[in-house]
Amino acid sequence: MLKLYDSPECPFCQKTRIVLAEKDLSVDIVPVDLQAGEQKRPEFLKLNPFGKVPVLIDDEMIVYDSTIINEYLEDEYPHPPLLPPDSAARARVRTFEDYADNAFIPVTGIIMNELKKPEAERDREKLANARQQVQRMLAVIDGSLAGRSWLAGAAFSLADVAFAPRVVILGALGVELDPEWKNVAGWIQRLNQRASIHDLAGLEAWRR
Ligand SMILES: N[C@@H](CCC(=O)N[C@@H](CS)C(=O)NCC(=O)O)C(=O)O
Repeated sequence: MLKLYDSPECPFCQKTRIVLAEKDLSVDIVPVDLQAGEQKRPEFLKLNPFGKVPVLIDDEMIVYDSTIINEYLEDEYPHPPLLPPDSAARARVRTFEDYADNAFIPVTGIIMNELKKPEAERDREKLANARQQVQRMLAVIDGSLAGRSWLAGAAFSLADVAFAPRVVILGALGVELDPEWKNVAGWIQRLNQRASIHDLAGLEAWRR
């Protein structure tokens, strides 16, 4: 039985839950209260010395970091595949996942943190800058999607998974889509049609 140490709103936990759902794997979810600091308790640090969720337990195996967990799930449970067969396309997937983890998710996180504050306390300049940065990234993604249904090509992959948790709530984040980004608009629609993303827990407050 798989066990996932999880926090519902964490986009990295959401990445892993999308993969578990895509592969139709049952998982025992163990909620970790980040506000209460449960991730820094000695018993949790034995699982992940960095004190972060998600952590996956597969029998005796402990895996942490969403990217490594998702690759582990792909290796261990290869069907349906979420990585393309050839190395060039796999490198493309990993590059996009890295872009999502280190650029897209952090900037959308800035917007979410500001929006959680009462309106009068929000840093308007920070919010506007972050929204602009997201728009610049979306323009790049729109170009990358030209002639493709998904970031890696014809098949949904770990690259799409990495962006999904934040891309499907852009409306609630106040990020406007340029009407010229037809590829991005179609991609978001296709993402939302997948049950793994449509039913993803932790996004309720941001769904429109
Ligand atoms: N690179 C890690 C990042 C995980 C991460 O940042 N998790 C956050 C929640 S979204 C966390 O556990 N933060 C708690 C802390 O840093 O104390 C991954 O992909 O799994």
